[in-house]
Amino acid sequence: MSASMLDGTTSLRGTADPDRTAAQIGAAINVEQHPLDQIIRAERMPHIWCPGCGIGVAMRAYAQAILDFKFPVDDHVVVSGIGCSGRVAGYMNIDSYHTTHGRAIPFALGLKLANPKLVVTVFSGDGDLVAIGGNHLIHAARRNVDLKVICVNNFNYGMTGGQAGPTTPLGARATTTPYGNPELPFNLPYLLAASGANYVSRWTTLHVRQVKEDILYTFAKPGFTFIEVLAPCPVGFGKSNNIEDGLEEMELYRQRCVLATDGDVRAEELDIDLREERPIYVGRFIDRDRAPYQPVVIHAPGGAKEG
Ligand SMILES: Cc1ncc(C[n+]2csc(CCOP(=O)(O)OP(=O)(O)O)c2C)c(N)n1
Ligand code: SF4
Ligand SMILES: [Mg+2]
Repeated sequence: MSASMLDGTTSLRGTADPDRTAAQIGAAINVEQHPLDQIIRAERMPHIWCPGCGIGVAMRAYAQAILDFKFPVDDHVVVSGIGCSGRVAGYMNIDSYHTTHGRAIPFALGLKLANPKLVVTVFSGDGDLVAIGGNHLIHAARRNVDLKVICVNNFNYGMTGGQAGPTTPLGARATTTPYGNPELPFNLPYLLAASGANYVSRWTTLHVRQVKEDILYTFAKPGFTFIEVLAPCPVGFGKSNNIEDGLEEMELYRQRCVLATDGDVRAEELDIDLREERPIYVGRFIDRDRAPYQPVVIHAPGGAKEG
C-alpha cells in the first residue's frame, strides 16, 4: 500500500466516482458502529478462532436473533462449556457463563429454575455437550427443561487437537483414529428426539438465515429445544480428512444438503458420513408441545415444605 493510499489522497479506481478520495468515501461510511456492537464484546477481539472455522457464523446468527427477538437483551443469558465453541460465552455482551467442561446444561438448568423469566441459551460444541456432558444433555431433554441449546458439531474436539469424539463419522480420521474411526457416531437429531426434546433441527454454517430464524423460533418455543449446526473445523477434522479449507467444507454442504420436509425423512436416517456421496439431511425434524419441566412443591405431613 502506498503512502498516498494511507493518507487517503489516492483516487479509488473502479468506483462509481473515480475522483472521490478514500478519505471522502470513509467519511460517507460510519465505521464507528457495527450493527452487532451492542451484543458482542469488541474489546475481546480478535477472537481465537482459526481462519475458515464455522463457529463465528453460528454465533453471529445467535447475536442477530437476540437483537431481533421481542425480549430485552438483558433477559438473555448464554452458558457455554469448554472448547472452541464454548468461547462464545466470553464474546457475547450479555450475561454469560463459561462453565467447566460438560457442565453447561446443569448450570443453565439452575439458572432457569432460579429465574424462569430468563431466556437461557446453551451454546457449546459436540464434545462438550455430547461426550463429557452427554448425560446432562439427555436428561435435560427427557425432562423437557426450558433451555435453548445450540450445538456446533464440527465432528471432533477442535480445541484440544482434533481428537475423535462421539459425532466423528464412522471411518473418518482424527488425530486419535489415524486409520479411521471404528465407532458408530451419535445421530444427534435422533438422540434428542428419542430423549424427549420439544424441538430438534439441523442446519449447517451455510444456512445462515435458517439458523437465525430457527434460534428466533426456539426463543419463543417452551421446553427443551436443540439446534445442531454442522460447522467446518479445517485445522482439526478437516486436516485429517483432506478438507483443509473451510470453504471447501461449505461447498460440500452446498452439494450434499437436502432439505427434509415434515416427516419425509425418519430420524433414524439422519446419519452423517462426510466421506460418502450421500445426502446430509437438514431441516426441522421435531416440533411438538410436551409440557415443559416445572419444579413441584410437595407439602409434607406436618406443614413442612419440600421443593
Ligand atoms: C474435565 C476436562 N476434561 C477434558 C478437558 C479438555 N478439553 C477441553 S475442550 C475439549 C473438547 C471440546 O470439544 P468440542 O466441545 O467439540 O469443542 P470444539 O473445540 O470442537 O468447538 C476437551 C476434551 C477439559 N478442559 N476438562
Ligand atoms: S481448532 Fe477447529 S473449532 Fe477450534 S477454532 Fe480452529 S477451526 Fe475452529
Ligand atoms: Mg467439536
